[in-house]
Amino acid sequence: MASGEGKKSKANASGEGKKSKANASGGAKKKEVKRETGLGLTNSKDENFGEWYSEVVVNAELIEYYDISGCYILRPWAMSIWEIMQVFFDAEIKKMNIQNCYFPLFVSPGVLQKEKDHVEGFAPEVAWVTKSGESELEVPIAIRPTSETVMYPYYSKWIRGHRDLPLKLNQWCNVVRWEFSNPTPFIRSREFLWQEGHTAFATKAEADAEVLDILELYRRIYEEFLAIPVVKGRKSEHEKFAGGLYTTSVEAFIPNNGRGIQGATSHCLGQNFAKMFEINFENEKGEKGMVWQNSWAYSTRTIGVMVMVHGDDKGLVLPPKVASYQVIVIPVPYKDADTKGIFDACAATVDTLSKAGIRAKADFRDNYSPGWKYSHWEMKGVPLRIEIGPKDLANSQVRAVRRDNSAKIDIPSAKLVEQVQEMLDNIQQNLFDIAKQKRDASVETVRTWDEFVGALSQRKLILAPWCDEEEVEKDVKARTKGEIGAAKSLCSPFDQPELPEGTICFASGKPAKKWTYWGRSY
Ligand code: 87F
Repeated sequence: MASGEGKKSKANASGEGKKSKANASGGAKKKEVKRETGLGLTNSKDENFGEWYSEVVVNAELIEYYDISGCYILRPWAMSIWEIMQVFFDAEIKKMNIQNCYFPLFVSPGVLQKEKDHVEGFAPEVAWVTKSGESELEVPIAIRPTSETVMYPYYSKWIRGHRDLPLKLNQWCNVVRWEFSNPTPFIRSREFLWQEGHTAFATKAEADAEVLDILELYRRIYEEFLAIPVVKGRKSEHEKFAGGLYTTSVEAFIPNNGRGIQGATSHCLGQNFAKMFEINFENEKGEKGMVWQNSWAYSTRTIGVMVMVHGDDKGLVLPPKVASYQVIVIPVPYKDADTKGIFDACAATVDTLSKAGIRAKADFRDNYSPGWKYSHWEMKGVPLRIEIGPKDLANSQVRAVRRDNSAKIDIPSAKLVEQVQEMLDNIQQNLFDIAKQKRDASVETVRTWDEFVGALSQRKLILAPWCDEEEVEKDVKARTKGEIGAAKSLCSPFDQPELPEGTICFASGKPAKKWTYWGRSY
């Protein structure tokens, strides 16, 4: 590798590339790498997962490291994935009569600290603005880490009677949490993009139902779009959002390092915030009541989970449903071939696919060889490559090559749309199936502490019968503390296996109340 670039991709295991170290020059060193030689990954997914990940996100042009640790530039290739999920989710919540809004980025200190349970524990992560120019602000201003305290004073103002309910708002925005443990692009960054939904109802039943409706949308984002299997379930008392009543989540799993990862959360807040912020209403009978609230979010973390689950040693692997280019068309002209004919066939192929609603693009750049382009688009994870050379032109066909399994087939031009669509559907399904096989193969059901410790050391996703006591969970954490992090409960799946009478808790020996997933997690 030529200067500059090579260093950057040798990121350390914490996921923090060299480039991210503060760099007085602004971190925007010019790339000098020779494109022809700088394409491959130097780390393999199986041997060096953390470094592989840091390298993929940069080489696939999802991320550029920035000169502030924990902050990353989301390049168009990442943003387009985010936007595709956003289009889906935004339409779905609108069907549920949830409306978009936008509240300010800044939070006044009084309001931020109003809800003690809520901010307690999170306080060190709140970033503050203390100056404007050279002068100290009279009152420092916090930057939103989440918007409960920003929004709920206005819920109190806007909600008067039962006719003002339900109030269902969502905002697409950025939030800042000044994390101190090893930042990782998409997965743990100090600023990230998300949607946060905040709803208020007259009854608990309505709130309960919405919690699950939203959780189902999160499952669909992971399973139908990102081709990642998730478990839907409920968080333990210890792991739930402390300000709320109960927390549900979708949990994904990264087989390569055996870590669970919370994919998205949907909380029922109960009436805690209503009490604090005096969000009251008068019902039909003229009686006073407090609203029931929910909040829910998914973030750009989704993209990181996708990279980790599907990527390989050639780079990113994009599920077709989130790929901004589902098909990349590459002309393969030989010296004496009919170059114009080949280029026209490529343009016609893109045109036909685009008209059929398939996201296709031709790479006509004349300063790169076809071989270089193959590697480039493989690195960027485009699901299907179409090559058109002299032989294809003569036979009125195109050659299609799958990113997920390298399978090649010749498609007669007359059947282009039909067969490309079929291949894309197939790739989407295959990615999900393989991810599910790997996830399922990592699940281990245990019944005793010894089995638990054994499974943990083998990086398993552990399903164990549990007494559901907070003290016991704290004890599990304490007893598994080590260099690579303690085990914690991930969720109790809604889909519970049978729990025969007399089953005991793996950690306390007391009667078990439920099956719960455990593991190390992000
Ligand atoms: C960091 C600093 C201050 C998480 C924080 O999950 C406050 C917080 O409240 C904080 N980190 N949280 C919990 C966020 C809860 C909730 N907010 C709305 C969600 C979904 C969207």
